[in-house]
Parts: sequence; C-alpha cells; structure tokens
Amino acid sequence: MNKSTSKSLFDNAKKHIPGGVNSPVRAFKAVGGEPLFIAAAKGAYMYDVDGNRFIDMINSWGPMVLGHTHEKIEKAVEKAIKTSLSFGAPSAAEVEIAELICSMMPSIEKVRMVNSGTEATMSAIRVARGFTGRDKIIKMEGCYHGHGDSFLIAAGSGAITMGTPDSPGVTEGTAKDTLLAPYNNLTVVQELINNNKDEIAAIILEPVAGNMGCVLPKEGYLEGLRNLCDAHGIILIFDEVMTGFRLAKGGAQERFGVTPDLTTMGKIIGGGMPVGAYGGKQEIMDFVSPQGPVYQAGTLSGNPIAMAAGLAMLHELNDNPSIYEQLEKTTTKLVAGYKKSLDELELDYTINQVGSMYSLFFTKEKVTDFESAKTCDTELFGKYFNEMLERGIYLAPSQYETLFVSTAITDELADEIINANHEALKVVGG
Ligand code: HOZ
Repeated sequence: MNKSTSKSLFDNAKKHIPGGVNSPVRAFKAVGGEPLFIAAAKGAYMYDVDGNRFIDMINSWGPMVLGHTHEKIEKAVEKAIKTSLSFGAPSAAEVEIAELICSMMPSIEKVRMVNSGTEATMSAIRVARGFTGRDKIIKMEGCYHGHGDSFLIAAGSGAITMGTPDSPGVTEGTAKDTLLAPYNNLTVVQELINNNKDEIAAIILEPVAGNMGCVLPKEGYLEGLRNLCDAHGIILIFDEVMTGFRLAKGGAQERFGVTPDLTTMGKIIGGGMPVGAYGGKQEIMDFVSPQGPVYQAGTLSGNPIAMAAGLAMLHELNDNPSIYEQLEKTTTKLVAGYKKSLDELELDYTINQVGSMYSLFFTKEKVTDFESAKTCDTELFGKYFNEMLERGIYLAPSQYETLFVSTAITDELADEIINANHEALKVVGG
C-alpha cells in the first residue's frame, strides 16, 4: 500500500503538533506504524491522501451511525451555512433539538448544549456537586469521560494506550475527590459509599463501557447503582457519548431500562460535528446558570451549523426505528463470521457485542472490567490491526476501543469484512 503522502504529512505534523496528531489514539502508537491522513469519506468508506480506500469501522468513534456524508445531513449543513457560521445568540434550531432530545431520551427533561463530550461530563459533574453540596465522585476503572481533570484517574481510551491512565498535571486535590471502583462491581461501590458517608455527589459511568474495548454491564449492575444512588442521595450520571442514540433511540438507558439522573451526550447530536450536551431531571438542570447558581457557558454552544446537522441526524433516527434492527443484524453477522474464523484457527479470544458496538479481544478471559481487559495480547492486536488495514479495513488503532457499525455496511460489505478478518487472522495467528 502506498503511504508516501501520509508519511510526509506525518513528518511535517510532528514539527508543529505534539506527536503529530490532535488526539493521541490517532498516532497508531498502540499498533505500530504511522497514521494515515484522511482526505474524504462517503458512506461506508474513508479515503486517505494516497488514494487508498478503507471500510470504516470507527465511524468517527461512533456518531456516523448512518455512514459518512449522509445526504440529508449534508443538505441541512449546506442550507445552514448560508445563514451564518456562528451567532453567539439563541436560535430556533436550539429549541427544536432540545425538544427532540427530551422526547427521544425520556430521562431528560432539560438539556444544555456544549461543544464536546468532555465539556458535557465536566459540566455534569459540576452541576451534581452544586446540587448536592458534596465534592466526591465515584468513577469506574477503565471508563473514559473525556480529558477533564476529575476523570483522568484510571482512565480508559488513549490514556490506557499511552500508558497514562493517571495523567501528570492533575492535582492531588482533584484526584483525591475521584474514588474508583472496578466496572461491574457493586460491592466496592457500596464500600466507598459507606466509607465516605454523605460526601459523594455523583456516580458516573459509561452504561456500556466503550473505552476499554466494549464491556457490557452485568445483569443487575445498572439497577444496583440506581438503587444505591437513590438510597444515599447520589446523582447517577450515564455517559452516553458513545451509546446515546446508537444502542436505541433512547440510548443504553432505554435498552437496559435504567434511568439516570443526568446523561452526557456527544458528537452524534451534531451529526458528527463538534457538539456535546448534558441533560436530565428538571430540578437538577434548573441549578444551571442563568436559572440557577452553577456556572457554565460557551459562545459556540448551540452553533447553528452543528444544530442543523444534529437535527437532520436525530430526525432520521427518530423517524426510522428499523435502523436499529438493521444495525444489530449486520453486527451480529460480523461477530458470527469472526467467531467462525477464530474457532477454526483455534485462537484465544473473547468478543463482546451490544447492538452495533463490538470488540474482539485477544484473550480467553471473559472481559467484564479493566483488569480482565488488560489480559489481552496487545502485540497480537497490533499485528492484526495492520493486516486488516492492508486488506482495506480501518479498525480502531487500539485494543482498548470499540468498533461501531454504520447502516452503510451492506450485507456484501459485511462478507468482505469477514473474509478480510479470516485472512488477517490466518497471517497473525495461524
Ligand atoms: N478518545 C477517543 C476514542 N475513545 C478518540 C478520539 C480521537 O482520536 O478522535
């Protein structure tokens, strides 16, 4: 595969951008090799600057649930661009999208737009602290909630990949307010609550973890957290940046039937554009300025282009519920195809799947938390990633990420992916 233009761009990028990339996982450090620079994407495909074509299995880390440059979203953006690129003042689209989000996610009575998932989680925690008058939060090991200081403690995603789950630069004072529990472990959460009586403002987690690979909540886990929060006056926050509007219209909370107090959302509500949001119960959200005392603001919040893209995306999902069945069917087919190859080649593996999210872990352990995720053979994953890339399949460049299927993956493309997967596995493990 010709990578010469990507290579020279990367050489140049390293002179002016830390590590040559604007987000660490993209540097391909966890898989060996150098990043490809992307020139365009349409439907199921991404094209790099050297003219190579890939079936995209990341879909901008989730939001491109309808594939890239969906016609309706593209048209909505074209129309909005003619009005302005930014108002910094209220617009009708903000009202419409807020109403739509509240109707799709029933636990959300009021919602505030921000510009990224990181902003959403930082703001949600501040509101939870302001509302309860408490400082501490409980976070689950291996969950990733963006790069806010409070969350860079045993953090997943690029923080694991780069070996900095506890980042330098986070003060001891901040770190001591973040208490940790293993994912899927209610006993430790109960102990933390007992040992920090009336001090815990919030429990935050990804209801399906996507940043240590895809890890599902065990039966009763989310319900157990809900009960503990109710019993102790703690705010339950679901980080649905990945799962929101993807696992169901109403996200993981609809799929698993557990209602959080606050929800954080990300790029999918901007149709892939830089957007985030947090929302939840009215009595909590009314603590946000200017209604209440908790300050949070932003000129770009509710940006008209992002709102137009988000509205087009959410309307499409809201009006076509069969999309979710289609996504799950395709993903289940992929997973079945993978399993057949892995069994045939007698490789150690675990595959976790929920709806259109899945991960292939190179370990024979069940992956239910950060500890079990760490039993994976990451070296083997790196080889497998590169073999898949050679065969035109673009995976997330780390064992500790999730793959996201889009509606643009047809039955034929699914077969192509399964075949490529078989060939790649034969090379690395056969
Ligand atoms: N932290 C993101 C995935 N969990 C990756 C962000 C990016 O590189 O775009």
